[in-house]
Amino acid sequence: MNQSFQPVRDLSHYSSPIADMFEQPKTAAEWEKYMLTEHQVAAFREHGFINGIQILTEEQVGILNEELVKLQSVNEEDRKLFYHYESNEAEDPGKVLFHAIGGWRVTPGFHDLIWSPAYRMATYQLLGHPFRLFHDQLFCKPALHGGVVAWHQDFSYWTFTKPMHHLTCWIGLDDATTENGCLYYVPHSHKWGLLPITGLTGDMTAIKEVLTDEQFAIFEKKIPNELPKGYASFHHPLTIHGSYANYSERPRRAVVLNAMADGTLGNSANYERLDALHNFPAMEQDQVLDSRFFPLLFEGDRELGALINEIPRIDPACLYNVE
Ligand SMILES: O=C(O)CCC(=O)C(=O)O
Ligand SMILES: [Fe+2]
Repeated sequence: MNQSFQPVRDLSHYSSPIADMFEQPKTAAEWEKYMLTEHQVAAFREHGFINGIQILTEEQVGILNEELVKLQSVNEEDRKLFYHYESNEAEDPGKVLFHAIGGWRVTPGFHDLIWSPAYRMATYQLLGHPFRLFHDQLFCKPALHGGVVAWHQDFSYWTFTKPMHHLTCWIGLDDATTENGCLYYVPHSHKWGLLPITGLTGDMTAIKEVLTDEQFAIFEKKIPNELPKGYASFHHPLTIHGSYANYSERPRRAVVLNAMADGTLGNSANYERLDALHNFPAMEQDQVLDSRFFPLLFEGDRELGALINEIPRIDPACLYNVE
């Protein structure tokens, strides 16, 4: 970054990258190397997730982990920029789970991460539509006593927006394995419809209350999402996922990017958990979420030109709640 560059405190004022952490494609042809294959797109449609996609180099992971140290000990002022911030959200008193939403507003690396070309290309293909940032999240488990993230569907927490046309990208900031509490997915669960909230950081299996016996049996076929650091998985907003405790000697840190189709509306009029939203940006009922807090990340036709007709992508009508 230019030495004289003095960013304003709230980085949401910058609706494009502020540094050069990611080299951006300049032509349609340069986007091609980030393109998911037909096979990957089909696997997402079928299973509700895909993984093994590199988003960050080791060096970039290093930059983000340095910034993460700062984010985990922010001052009062910066803390106000987060939509949600819990140094320890674990319900088990012997465990720790750092969970924060909004880090992209606070440090340049997390800000620029949302413009990672590998992230943007894959998200465009899996949403099948131009999209905006909904928000980012940090889920960090320390070594030895890292807490769980209970089985859940992301969209059960997001019904204050509509329609359901969202996508989650989970990016490891450590090598994630079953030993240090990697994420798990339940394949095909994105076809089970929307389930109610059953808690995020307490009883791992609370979701059992709202599943049929047959569905619960399918949990036995859950898949560990083991990934080297810098690599990502993508999941549908209804795919059930969760992660167990970390008893290992390594931390398990991750950054999550949540995208929504451009044109997504606010839907909080009848939302029952308004308290949880008090620090979120304004989202008026039936109004397009297009303020600076929801930057437009990829338009597709503008960047891809004629390539747009060749890239494999999801038909939104078959996986999301859109006409
Ligand atoms: O990192 C975790 O264990 C939970 C992540 C999660 O819930 C998500 O990516 O939606
Ligand atoms: Fe989640």
